[in-house]
Amino acid sequence: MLASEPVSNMELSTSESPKKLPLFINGRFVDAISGATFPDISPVDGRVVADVSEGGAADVDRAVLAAREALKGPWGTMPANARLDLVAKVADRIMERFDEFLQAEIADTGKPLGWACEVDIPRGAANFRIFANLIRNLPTECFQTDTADGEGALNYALRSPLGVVGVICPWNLPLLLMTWKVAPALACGNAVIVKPSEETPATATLLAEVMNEVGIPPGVYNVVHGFGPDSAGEAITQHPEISAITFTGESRTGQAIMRTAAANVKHLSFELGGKNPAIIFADADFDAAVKGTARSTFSNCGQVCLCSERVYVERSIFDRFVEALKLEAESLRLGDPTLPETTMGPLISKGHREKVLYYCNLAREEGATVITGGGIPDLGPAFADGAYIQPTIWTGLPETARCIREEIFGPVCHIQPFDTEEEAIAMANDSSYGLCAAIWTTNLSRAHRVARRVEAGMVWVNTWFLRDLRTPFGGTKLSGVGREGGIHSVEFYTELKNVCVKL
Ligand code: NAD
Ligand code: 6OD
Repeated sequence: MLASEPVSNMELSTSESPKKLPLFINGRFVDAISGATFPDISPVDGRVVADVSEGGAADVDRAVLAAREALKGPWGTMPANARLDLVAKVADRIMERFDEFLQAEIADTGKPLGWACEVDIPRGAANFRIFANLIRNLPTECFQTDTADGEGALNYALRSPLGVVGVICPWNLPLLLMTWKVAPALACGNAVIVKPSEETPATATLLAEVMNEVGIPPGVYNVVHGFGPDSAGEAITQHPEISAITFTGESRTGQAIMRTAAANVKHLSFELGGKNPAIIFADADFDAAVKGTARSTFSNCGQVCLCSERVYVERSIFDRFVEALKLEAESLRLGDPTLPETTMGPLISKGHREKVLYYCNLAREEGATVITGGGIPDLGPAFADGAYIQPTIWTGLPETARCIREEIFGPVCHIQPFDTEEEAIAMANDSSYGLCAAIWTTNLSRAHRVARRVEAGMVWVNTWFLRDLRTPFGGTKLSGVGREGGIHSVEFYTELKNVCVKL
């Protein structure tokens, strides 16, 4: 289908009545075969913002069929440059519809306007732009090989798409993380079946409109809303004609997906949980370290997989640092995410708040001193049905405490003193996770030394979440399998075939 052909339109009104969020299969907005729907609830005030079509295995079948047709037809046969022009146009169109993406993301997540404007929506566009450029300029691997007859041989490696890729996403950075997978998958010539989080279905559906507008052929981008087990998510992981699963979410879910996907030996890319350390040395720029750690702990209400939940501070500055971070936490402005002055929104749901509050109680039982927070803020009747929580800081826990070892995924951190570099590294590495670390120091040698020894896929020095989309992104241990970003994404979304030509 071309961009000019009619598509059935979904409702994306901003009125008080809930929107309808259908599935998107073969370029059309359709209801789930079962007719089932589920509510999409705002974590700001508990309002139902959308009725979402609940897809299942039969809908995944339809989507896979459409994807395979697209790969046989218009998408699979399209010249690479034409394909990449379309991918780049997706970026432009997201920027043109910036405000709609912004509203949809804020309605689903309650994240503050400032963060969504700076991070989520521009990154949604940037993901398409960078992968269109990268693949347009990708060199072909080539070797000249000596042979006994002296004529030699030429080897070159052809890249082809994997086919149909299942994209299973979390709720914390919905557009950013979904497009971080969809963009390279499409740029490499694959077709995708996206399963957004049940908590945040809106921007994946809005992106479907964009796909039609720019002329991405039907069947290339499909969205099947639903849940995980016994629902759309599991159906994607089970489907024999889906070649690969790219998943971001909890480590435990990754384990379940790995088990299911084993039956068809699918390619897997996993970005999973974290329990990330921040290490602050006494020689650090104190104010920058405090501000940076406040950012790495409380951004997006602590719901970024890269957030620091374990903060290690050199003993000579420990008390001063705790006091300064407390002031930062207490200066956060909780409330209406659409107001520019709001710096912290709610957690994603009341269910998730129950989990974070469970850890707040557990921390007390485990012997924590609560420096600030630990409960539900009183923001008045407008937000009484929301999922707000106070930014929280603890000290005094033993390193064996569950609150130190388990991912909480809220605006919480524990601050622990250390005496030596060696001790800080040992504590940072004493974790079953290994996603990222932040190091704050002005000693250049120490920065490199510690960065090398910390067991993590990514280390930031004197900053946090500063991204260059060409760099490898991912974690070690329970934090993931493989790397995304730049050529690493291309490696995942393509199959390599070596051709050896005897000269
Ligand atoms: P989650 O694992 O609960 O859900 C993620 C997605 O998986 C959802 O779409 C869900 O419906 C689906 N799902 C659940 N069970 C499934 C199953 N058995 N089969 C197939 N699909 C299934 O994660 P979440 O709560 O949405 O997100 C928070 C988690 O994600 C945190 O642990 C966080 O650290 C992690 N995360 C990691 C990164 C990273 O880059 N490493 C980024 C963002 C979030
Ligand atoms: O910036 C990125 O590319 C990325 N994948 C961020 C993940 C954040 C986790 O919540």
